[in-house]
Amino acid sequence: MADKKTNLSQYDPESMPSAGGMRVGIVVSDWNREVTSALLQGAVDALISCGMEPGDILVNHVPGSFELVHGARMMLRQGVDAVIAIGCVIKGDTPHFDYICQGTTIALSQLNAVQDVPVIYGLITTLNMQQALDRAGGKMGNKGVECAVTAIRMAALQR
Ligand code: DLZ
Repeated sequence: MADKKTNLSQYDPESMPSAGGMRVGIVVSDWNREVTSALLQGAVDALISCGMEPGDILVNHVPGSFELVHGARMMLRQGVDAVIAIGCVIKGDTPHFDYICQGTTIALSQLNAVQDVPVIYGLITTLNMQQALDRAGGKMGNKGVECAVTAIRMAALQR
């Protein structure tokens, strides 16, 4: 499994359940698109590497991270085995960052707790753009890959 201290997205393919026959929904925020598109690509690539058919990966875009929860709820109605919520919030000069991070995190957490389908947390919350890029295919790996691995493992557990 992943060495969390060095790279968020290292995983052992041999230890993964096959994703063949699974359907995963990905909700991705367009805010900080440079980061979120790299996270999305990482997630899609990892799902396919684990055996998922490209046609079984549903992607919905939402304007910002605050919309991820509603997007995830809509995705849950599509009959998927897991939902991945991808977003990137970068700290600015006002407390806005804290409200978006906290509101989105709590709501996604509540959704995950009450639904039968796992909701995977792919929200990056960083102090600056470099920290975000480091986690979107940079030196800290790709959080999208980590989310894909988690989604497959949780969906397999559910089955
Ligand atoms: C308004 C806002 C700000 C300031 N920063 C971010 C951000 O860093 N990342 C992000 O995903 N979204 C941001 N947003 C937009 C909010 O998430 C949301 O889309 C709007 O407040 C409209 O509900």
